[in-house]
Amino acid sequence: DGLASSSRRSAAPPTLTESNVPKQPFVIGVSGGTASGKTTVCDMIIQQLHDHRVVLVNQDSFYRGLTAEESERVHEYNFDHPDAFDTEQLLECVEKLKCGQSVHVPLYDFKNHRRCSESFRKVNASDVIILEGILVFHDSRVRNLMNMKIFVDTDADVRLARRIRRDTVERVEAPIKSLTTAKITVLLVTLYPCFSSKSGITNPASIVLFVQYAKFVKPAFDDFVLPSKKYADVIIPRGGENHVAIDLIVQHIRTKLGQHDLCKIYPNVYIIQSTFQI
Ligand code: UZR
Ligand code: MG
Repeated sequence: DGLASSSRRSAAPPTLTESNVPKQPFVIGVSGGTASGKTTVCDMIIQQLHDHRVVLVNQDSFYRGLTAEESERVHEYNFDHPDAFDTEQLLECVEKLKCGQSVHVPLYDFKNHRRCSESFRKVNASDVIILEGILVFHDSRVRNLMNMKIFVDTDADVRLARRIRRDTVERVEAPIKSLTTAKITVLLVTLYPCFSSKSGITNPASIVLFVQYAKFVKPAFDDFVLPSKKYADVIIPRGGENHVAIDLIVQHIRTKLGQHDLCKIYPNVYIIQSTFQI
């Protein structure tokens, strides 16, 4: 086969190597209901990919700031609806990152429900970009930028219990910290079939939390988050506790990081090049 291969060699196009091919980052979407363990899953993936440059972009950063009127009636504001996010800006950011450009991600102030107008977080181009949030699979344009879509699937009762703990014990001010596990259990029982003013819940912050959950968080999960599960490539039951699933995902990412740059950008050239390497 000497003649054939030497004539093939003389027609060889300039060789594309890892170093002269523009790299395209591997984009991973991580979705799932509130308090499903998305952040934990992302942290575990990032930890295991410590030898690669990985950046995490949270959909939360793209919450629109509330207007003065909306702020006054914040308890009527639906933070779980797709319209609560500036999806155009999110799309622009991920598109830029995918092209290898650095971006400025806005900073959102959860306490005041406002954009920190002056400050941004600079995110540099990387090997892997993880986009995390309850509704990252909602918009098809954002979805189409993803090379891999992961849905963290945790039971609703576990998520609610965690959300209560997070909003009361971890995230909120001192007075609400008095909520004990026993009280949380009572609150959980009273939530179903639905919240009632006769439930005996006296802490105003708890009432806000439960009304918000029943009025916005759960309906939006049913209407928008759960239907987007069908777009996932991988569904992780039990979230961050599922070490086997995380290991498998990381293995897949590692495999793809070794291949996808050439395949994605110059599919034909990649095939020719592998012929010449025989
Ligand atoms: P995760 N959220 C707030 O509580 N305050 C805000 O200013 C903006 C968002 C909540 C939002 C949603 N719902 O359920 C949750 N409310 O953040 C999503 N009410 O974040 O996926 O980490 O649970
Ligand atoms: Mg989160």
